[in-house]
Amino acid sequence: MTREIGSVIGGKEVPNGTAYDSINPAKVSEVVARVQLADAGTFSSACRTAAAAQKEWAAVPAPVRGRVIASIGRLVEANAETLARLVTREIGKPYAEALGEVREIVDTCDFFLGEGRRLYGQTVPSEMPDKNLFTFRVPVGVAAVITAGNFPVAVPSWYLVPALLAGNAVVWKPAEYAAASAEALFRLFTASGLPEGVLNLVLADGQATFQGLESALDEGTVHKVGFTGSTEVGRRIGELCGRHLQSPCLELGGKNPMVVMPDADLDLAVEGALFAGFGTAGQRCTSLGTVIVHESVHDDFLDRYTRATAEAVIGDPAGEVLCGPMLDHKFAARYEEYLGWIQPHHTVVSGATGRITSANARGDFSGEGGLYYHPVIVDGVRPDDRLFLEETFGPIVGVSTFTTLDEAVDLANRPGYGLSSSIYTTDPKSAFRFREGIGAGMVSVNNSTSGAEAHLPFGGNGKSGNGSRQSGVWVLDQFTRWQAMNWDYSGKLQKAQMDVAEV
Ligand code: UN1
Repeated sequence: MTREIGSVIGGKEVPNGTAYDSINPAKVSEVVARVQLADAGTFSSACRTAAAAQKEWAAVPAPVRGRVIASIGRLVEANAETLARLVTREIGKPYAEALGEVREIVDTCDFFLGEGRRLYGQTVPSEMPDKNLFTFRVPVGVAAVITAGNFPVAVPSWYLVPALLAGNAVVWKPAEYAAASAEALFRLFTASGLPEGVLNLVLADGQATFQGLESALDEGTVHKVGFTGSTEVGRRIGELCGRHLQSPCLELGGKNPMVVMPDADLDLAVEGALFAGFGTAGQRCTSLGTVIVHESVHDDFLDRYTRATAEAVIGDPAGEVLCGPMLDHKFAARYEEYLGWIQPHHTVVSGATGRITSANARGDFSGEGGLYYHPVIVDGVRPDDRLFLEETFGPIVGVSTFTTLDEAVDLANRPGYGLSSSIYTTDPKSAFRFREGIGAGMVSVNNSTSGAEAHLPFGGNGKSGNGSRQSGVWVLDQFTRWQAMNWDYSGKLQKAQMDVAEV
């Protein structure tokens, strides 16, 4: 069934726009949704609508806003399978992962519903008598949330849930190729009792979004931008926000390393490398980029990893598979370019590269007509290679070797991203030294680079982001500002720094 969808602003559907088809990447001839993409003016008008609705929403007591979040969580849970099936159909994410993604929304709601009763401020001692100091968290105003389509529902919820809980209004612009999943989530959010205009959905392409966002920033109707996507677009968002003296909440790319120490449980490391490298067809921002393996276990690790990869099931994401198709044509085309980074000094140990067809598939292949690619393991990757330094967003993993832990840490930091990282070792000293040296925002020990839990601070440094964090209690710092209050009941003007009480 093909859905017809468009933007929804202030509770009203905006039917007109430029037609765009969101397709099923497992069967590209199938249109999942006919989407009306809005223009820049529609984006900025959504921001005005949000700004008009925000004050009333902020006046709703935070515990009551928390109850709305609770109701969103219940609605998502009740519709989990339908939503997960739609995610699978629209972006080709294996169903078990899609269901896990929906679970992540429920986890986020579970976490923040109670935050409505906390949202703590502080009382702070004054340097003068008869005077009290306080801090309050206040909402920023309107958040423009622009999200990628590889996590079309969970990652948006990391922004939407805390932003709404904290009393902000939101304009959400999801990725076009995941518009149907986004719209379905949007409907569940708005069915929970959110007043009209507090959450708005704008379906638009990148250019219209940039123009609309720029006007909204000029008009003063956007006060925080949350963005998940590429480093390149993140830089542009950062520049735009910087010109308006704003600092966005950015979650960008990654080139996530996995270090395998000589004392590692190699089977466990292989399992982690398989899931992080080829789960979601390598299209998580936390996907594995390079395995940095100790030279003494290189051959053994690689042999096991290659065998496990050969046995991995690739195909229809509705079934039990490790690896489904690429998200969309655009991602498949870009990934083909990245495959061109394989050099003569590299060894492709996993066999074929490129698109899977019946002619080159292993065993029975039921994925004809889908954007399926061979999982690729490239050995002999050197620290100056593009394959070592840049994100590839697809099912390709590089392998390099090291001799000392210090060298492994240097190699792991070298690409200049800093999202996720992992080390496999049985020695706590190595694990903690790695944690101290790594520049990434997230470190796993004996676990894969992907699969962070939703109540820890998620986010990156360097080319992976500006240090902002997208989840857990820490994200509230993105969607609230601290307000300081002092109350002097001495009945006279006590001057700070000048009338300090003496002992
Ligand atoms: C992303 O790819 O943008 O840690 C987010 C993970 C998931 C989130 C990934 N929980 O892999």
